[in-house]
Amino acid sequence: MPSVGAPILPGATLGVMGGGQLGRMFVQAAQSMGYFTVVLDPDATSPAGLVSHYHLQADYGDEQALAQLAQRCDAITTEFENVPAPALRWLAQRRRVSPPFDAVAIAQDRAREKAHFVACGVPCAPHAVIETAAQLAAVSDALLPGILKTTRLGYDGKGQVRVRTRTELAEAWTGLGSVPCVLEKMLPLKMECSVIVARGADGAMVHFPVQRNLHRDGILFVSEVYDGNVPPALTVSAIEATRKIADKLQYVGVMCVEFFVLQDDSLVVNEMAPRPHNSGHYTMDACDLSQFDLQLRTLTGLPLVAPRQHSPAIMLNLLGDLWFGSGEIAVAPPWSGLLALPGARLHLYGKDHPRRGRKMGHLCVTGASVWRRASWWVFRPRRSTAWVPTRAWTAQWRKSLPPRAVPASIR
Ligand code: AIR
Repeated sequence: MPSVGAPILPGATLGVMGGGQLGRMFVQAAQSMGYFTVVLDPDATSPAGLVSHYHLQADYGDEQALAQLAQRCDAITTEFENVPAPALRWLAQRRRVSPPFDAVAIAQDRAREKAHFVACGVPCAPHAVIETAAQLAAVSDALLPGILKTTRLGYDGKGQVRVRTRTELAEAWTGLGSVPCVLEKMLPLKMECSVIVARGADGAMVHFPVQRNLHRDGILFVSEVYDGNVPPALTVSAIEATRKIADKLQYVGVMCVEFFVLQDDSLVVNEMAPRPHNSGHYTMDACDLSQFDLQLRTLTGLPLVAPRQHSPAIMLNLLGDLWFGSGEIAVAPPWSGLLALPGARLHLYGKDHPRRGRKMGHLCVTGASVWRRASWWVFRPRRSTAWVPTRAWTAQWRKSLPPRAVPASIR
């Protein structure tokens, strides 16, 4: 095992646990620096497996595959917090692994994650852990209406149910299989934002600008990053809180922390992701170093340089819904409409099964003059789509659009 201080240089082989789009973009960043890559993922056509030098097609807990990964790689990272923490621990006994498995284990469990936020002195939403019928019965009415979330294995709105009454809460808990859950009080949100930091093994930390995010049905839809997207005082508090959260974990790697901004302008932490994040995809096109470049640097021990945003950006997620404009047969959207827009960059993840709500790609728009046209192309209501924007959503979206004249200065 290399010592923490010795950088792992280009030409070495890096492994990724998980083969989704986040792994794919990491693999592409690593390959562009001259590293070789191995992806471990059970899916024969996983987005990262398809572009990696090697693909070990196996379950994340498969001992033989883990042994092969350790044998082939000089260092290993992960792209999906649902990868079992014990597998990461096993790998960490043999190779350099980041993020650390204990940080991943905390992020995998909403109850432990909330306890970590509290320990860091960062406010989070009032909540209660529900593991037993007795805890369900003891829940305070003050937490309703709320959102019931499974403590484990949830992402992109999966494993979450909104509940207004005690009856709905009981039904939702049964519907989720009576597994351990956290009930969070629904809060009056003004906006959502997130912060991405990269922390090295020596404790040095750099961060990206604060992203302002808009969700649709629990899935990130738009991230906007330009001067003035979030009030400056909140920007400072969000970055400070994220640094505390990463420091207390002795974290190594890229981490994203998501926040709610309440109507009274207070900041409340929502959740953390021990990996690059969807809200940071704009960094590939709008910054001199992307979140995947920094994942690579923290993993290999290469110098951590503060990233600089050179263009204001809007990132729009391209969900599987776009493939189902008219009926149930998936048809690729007419990309030429988007590709004709100057300053719009299309990223597709090579997923062969579009599904409604599935992240198929994203669009990064750095040309301010085409923001509205690009947003409308992605967002416009299509006949026979399952999701039709409500008036309130449309109003929120319009309000969230940046002004046509974008301030020249970028943080
Ligand atoms: N991911 C990880 N946590 C949240 C998200 N969205 C990414 C990872 C994972 C992929 O989404 O890259 O591998 C899974 O996507 P899907 O569409 O197969 O569910």
